[in-house]
Amino acid sequence: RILIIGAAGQLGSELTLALTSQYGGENVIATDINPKALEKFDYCKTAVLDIMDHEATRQLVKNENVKQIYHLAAVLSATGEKNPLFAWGLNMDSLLFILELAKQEKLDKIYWPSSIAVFGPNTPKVNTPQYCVKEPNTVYGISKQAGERWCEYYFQKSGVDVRSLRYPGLIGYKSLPGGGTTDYAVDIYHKAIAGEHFVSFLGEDSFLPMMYMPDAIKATLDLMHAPKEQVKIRSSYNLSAISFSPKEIYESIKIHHPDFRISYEPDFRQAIADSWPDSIDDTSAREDWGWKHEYDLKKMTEDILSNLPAYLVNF
Ligand code: VAH
Repeated sequence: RILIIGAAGQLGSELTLALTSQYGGENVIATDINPKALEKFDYCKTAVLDIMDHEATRQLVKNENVKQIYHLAAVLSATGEKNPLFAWGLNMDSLLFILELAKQEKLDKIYWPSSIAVFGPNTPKVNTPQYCVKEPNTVYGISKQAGERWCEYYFQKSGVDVRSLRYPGLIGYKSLPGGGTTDYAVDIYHKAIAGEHFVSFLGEDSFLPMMYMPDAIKATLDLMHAPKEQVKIRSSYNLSAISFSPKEIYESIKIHHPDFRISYEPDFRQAIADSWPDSIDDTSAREDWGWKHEYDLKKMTEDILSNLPAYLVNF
């Protein structure tokens, strides 16, 4: 069976759907700390799980014959800055526990998301390479950088088949904006459809690497299905699709909503965005396991604007 930890989050909500259609609802267990958030998963098994409860997690893995874990629970960048020690504790303790559990229970595969947040202010900003200086200055970024080091360590020392991707900002319409610095790009679509004025918490020319959720799901499943010997990087793969600024995503929406208005009021999240790259070089992912993205900004905006209204009505 496949266990998804943090299934009700932005990535988990869509990855659970994809894994269920791939493996069947009987073989997927969606877990989250929030019981109410699990109600939408009426197509697979579910269980309330606090990843900080190691014994409960171990029991679930044993009782449900879990062989793969997608560990998605984490505190994101903006929220993490408001509660640094809690964010570090949850992000790091949970990963270390899962890696050790995978070693002890001889699990088949582990998936753990990293992020462009591992890069810092003195990382090359354009076409950021797979290997480069990484001095993240957010708790979230520090936890992702340390986590990558532990993933590679458990692979090299204990043969744990853990795989990871450095996601750019992920944009999807099936979950509400969360505590991410890139989540302005989720919220903007909701405001456009509601006919409201959008206030961007990042400046108009803040370019950031981004990706539409279907591409992120495809990359995750492509990586997890790749033969072991093709997964040459066991820290975490750079992954790239599109880069855009708040002005550019606004312009792509305005084509469909001519009356849509934006204004810019940068807040503390501007400094986080400024510490991250403008664009990413993901040659290694493309060469090692055939990654290529499908959605550009125009296609993403068309897809979200045509699906979000109905989605909001039904959920
Ligand atoms: C965040 N969405 O903003 C996440 C992501 C690259 C950004 O890690 O914290």
